[in-house]
Amino acid sequence: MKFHILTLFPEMIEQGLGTSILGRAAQKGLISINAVNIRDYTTEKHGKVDDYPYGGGAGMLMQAQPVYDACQAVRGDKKTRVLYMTPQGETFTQAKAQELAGEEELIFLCGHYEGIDERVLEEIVTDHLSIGDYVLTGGELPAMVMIDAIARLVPGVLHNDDSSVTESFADGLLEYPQYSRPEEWHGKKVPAILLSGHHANIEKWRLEQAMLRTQERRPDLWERWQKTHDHSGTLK
Ligand code: 9D3
Repeated sequence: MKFHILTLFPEMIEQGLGTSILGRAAQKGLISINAVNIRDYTTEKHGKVDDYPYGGGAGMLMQAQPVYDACQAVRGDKKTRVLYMTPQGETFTQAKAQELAGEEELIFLCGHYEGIDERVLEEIVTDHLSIGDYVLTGGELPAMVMIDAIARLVPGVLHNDDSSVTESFADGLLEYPQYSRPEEWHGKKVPAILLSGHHANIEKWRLEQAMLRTQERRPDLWERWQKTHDHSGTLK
């Protein structure tokens, strides 16, 4: 799967996505990361890409021309989806990650300054996306978050035969607590049931723990889960 990122800070993307699991996936040819510097496409002789907003107001806007030309350079005449990273977008979710993982190629547009001239957004943007209701300094971190969430769904990037890749969040409960050696640490013992070898009881305990944890930490998810499952955890 190909990820193109249109940005004024391509090094940030390369640094953030070039290492660890996604770096290895790129080396294996399972994904590619193409960070494009919008400034390389300005026709302004001093490399300017921003200007004052008509009507006044704080700060500067990215101009239409370099954004459009950068997009055309990667898109050509393909109808690749263009995802605009904006606090005014729909909140990115696991369901959206799954939807986007079905595409061959995606273009992420990262704004800076106070935003981008509306006219170019009208022409190229297919999806307006946010990562949540808090204010960041630009769209680069949101693009990296979304690429990470999408790329791990590409077959082979993880051990994608494992259904846990797509499950857990999708099935609506938080995960149960986990323990490794030693059996006792700082005076805390591993729950005895996990050492019993009784797999049916262990599964029952894990479901109970997942339910308790969801009630305590994510009452919003708990409301939704209760409506779709009975007390044994079976789908209604
Ligand atoms: C002048 C009003 N500001 C909105 C509160 C303008 C503004 C602030 C911050 C415009 C852009 C930004 C930078 N943020 C992003 O580009 C961004 C973002 C975010 O800040 N939070 C969550 N998701 C995203 S996606 C892109």
